[in-house]
Amino acid sequence: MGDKESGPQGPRCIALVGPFQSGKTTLLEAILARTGAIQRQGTVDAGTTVGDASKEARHHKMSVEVTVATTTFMGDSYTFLDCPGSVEFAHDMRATLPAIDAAVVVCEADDRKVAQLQLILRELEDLKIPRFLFLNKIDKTDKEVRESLKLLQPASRVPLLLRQIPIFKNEIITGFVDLALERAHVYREHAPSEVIPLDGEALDSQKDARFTMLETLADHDDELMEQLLADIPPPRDRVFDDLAKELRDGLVCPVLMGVATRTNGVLRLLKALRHEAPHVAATAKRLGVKANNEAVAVVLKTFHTAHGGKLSVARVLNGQIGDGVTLSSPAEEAGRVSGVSRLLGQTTEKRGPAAVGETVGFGKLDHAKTGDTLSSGKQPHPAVAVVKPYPGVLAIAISAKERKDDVKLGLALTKLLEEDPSLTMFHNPETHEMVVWGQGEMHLRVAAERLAERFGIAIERRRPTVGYRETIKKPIQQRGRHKKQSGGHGQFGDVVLDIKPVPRNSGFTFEDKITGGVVPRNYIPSVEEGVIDAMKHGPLGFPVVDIAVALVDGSYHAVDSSDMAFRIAGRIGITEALPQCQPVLLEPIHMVEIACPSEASTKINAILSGRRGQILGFDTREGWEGWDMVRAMMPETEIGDLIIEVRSATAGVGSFTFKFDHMAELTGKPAEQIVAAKRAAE
Ligand SMILES: Nc1nc2c(ncn2[C@@H]2O[C@H](COP(=O)(O)OP(=O)(O)OP(=O)(O)O)[C@@H](O)[C@H]2O)c(=O)[nH]1
Ligand SMILES: [Mg+2]
Repeated sequence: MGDKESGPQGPRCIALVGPFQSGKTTLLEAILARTGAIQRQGTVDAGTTVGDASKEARHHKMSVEVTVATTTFMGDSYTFLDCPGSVEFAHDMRATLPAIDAAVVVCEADDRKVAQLQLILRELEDLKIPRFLFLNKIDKTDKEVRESLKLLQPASRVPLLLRQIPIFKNEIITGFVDLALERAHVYREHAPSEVIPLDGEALDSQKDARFTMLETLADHDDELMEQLLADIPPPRDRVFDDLAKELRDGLVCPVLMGVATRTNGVLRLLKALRHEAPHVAATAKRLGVKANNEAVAVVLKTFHTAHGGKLSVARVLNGQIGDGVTLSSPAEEAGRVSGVSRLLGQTTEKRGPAAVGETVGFGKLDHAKTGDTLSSGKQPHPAVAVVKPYPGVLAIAISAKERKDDVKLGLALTKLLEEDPSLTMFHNPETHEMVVWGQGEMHLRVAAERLAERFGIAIERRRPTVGYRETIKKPIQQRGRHKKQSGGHGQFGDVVLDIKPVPRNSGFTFEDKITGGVVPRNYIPSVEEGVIDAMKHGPLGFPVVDIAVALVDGSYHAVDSSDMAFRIAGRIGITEALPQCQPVLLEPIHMVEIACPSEASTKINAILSGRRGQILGFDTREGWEGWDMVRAMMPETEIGDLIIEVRSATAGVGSFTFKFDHMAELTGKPAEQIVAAKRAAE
């Protein structure tokens, strides 16, 4: 595929992904230093990296959004997307994936991170994105490389193909042998490694490991298999061609290694990307981009910068896009490009039009959203990929500390949600709460910090109010009488109500059973209004549901009766009746589906039972070997922070969805506590 050693190869877009804290940001820093985009390699611990430059990232010493950085290597432009590893920020990673040429999956030989590695690899496998594993932190590992591979292999559906083996000196890793090139290198700190003679023990282990590599390649290349069986050394070019082809076809996942903090293994990784990663043409083909005259780009991230306004980071998959070009998504016109920039983390630099394959920031595309397929033609190009955010699992109710910031808060939230579609917001009309749903504690905390830092709004956070209701267990007949004589016009309304409980989820009915006009027809709607009014706040303090009310009798006064008087009479009737009807609290119950690795199922069951969950059963998760789906009915209040326990029981990979199912009675101490808390709050 035109992979000549020399000459430009065209712009690439590569995502750095991998489990939490595996060294992605450090690797990006090493790549930028090695390729001369930055003068000196910063560190995550000192808060000096290009990747984690935002206040929130520095504060938490972890990536909280994708960082985009373009550099040049051997005459070609490379844009690296340093993705957060935390599952709570996974949407930022997921949104970048469709348009990349290849992913570098940075990982460690750490059994606690294998489950998360598997999730990420699955995502790449499903999208058919070629991927390298970069085994990082090999300065720290006490494992043999073969042992490390054995540990990681279950995370990948295709064979992990070891491309390098380490060289040890006094139990310290000093370099590596490249199995394809059959060359030994010693590492030098922050400098390219040096080639050394390959002999002695290193040569022996090289032979073994190389043979294993070739055997794996030969599974998809009969001729190579024959050569191996006949003990004929295969030509080097053939090996390289196979490596590139099998990577691109997703048949193997090559494994390179290094120490990001010391820039070790970085050059080898860059060269592998240069020779083996697909080009934009292949990526466009994978996505079904129609190559005609129009320009096509995919938005992989949206930023609202403090000074520069909205910036849509997009990869150009066809044509070229410069200033003044009008772009549209299938849904609407996105806007006219105003400013094309090259990105290096938070630094942006204005530049000319972006060519096919480049990943740049476009200014002022007011209606472009992350994930949009934008095009310049008359007919918008169909969406090449759709990345749906996971539904939220944890919520907070937020409000501005000061009333004057209310409007500002609304605007800031809109921007925040545009930057991060895995946050959602809704307004609870009953409680007037602004509820923000996110992917976990840290996700929501960072959102709050951004509101404070970037938008200068002090906010208050609370647990969202649970939608308790109440109902009654006993019927009653009750008179409601309103009579007031205050000089001049008096007020008179008098009703008799039959009130009875109805089956759960039947709601509320009002029936007019007046005979003989004892309550004139025109006042009856007012009686109903009064009843509804009173039901908003039952004797326990919550809205009343599942009751039937019938107006059976009453009386009126020719002069003093009015709509208002009957409304008050209706209200009095209910307010006096309900406390005598054995009121009972109702709590919302949701149907929860938890996805978890099978070995965690027992723990999950225990968590659910501990939270008053009623387990309905569990099945194997369809299409997910080694995973289960546990289903349970759970009270809403117990779902509040369920995700925290689920993650801790599943090495971070468990997740759930939930849906309101029904209201259920809650009695005893828990109910008393809720009622007391409500009284105290009023
Ligand atoms: N010993 C050693 N430590 C490393 C290496 N690479 C990274 N680290 C350390 O590992 C920690 C995490 O590094 P990051 O680069 O922030 O990892 P990350 O994958 O970007 O983390 P998230 O984005 O939060 O998932 C930091 O303390 C780094 O200094 C390495 O090769 N060797
Ligand atoms: Mg990071």
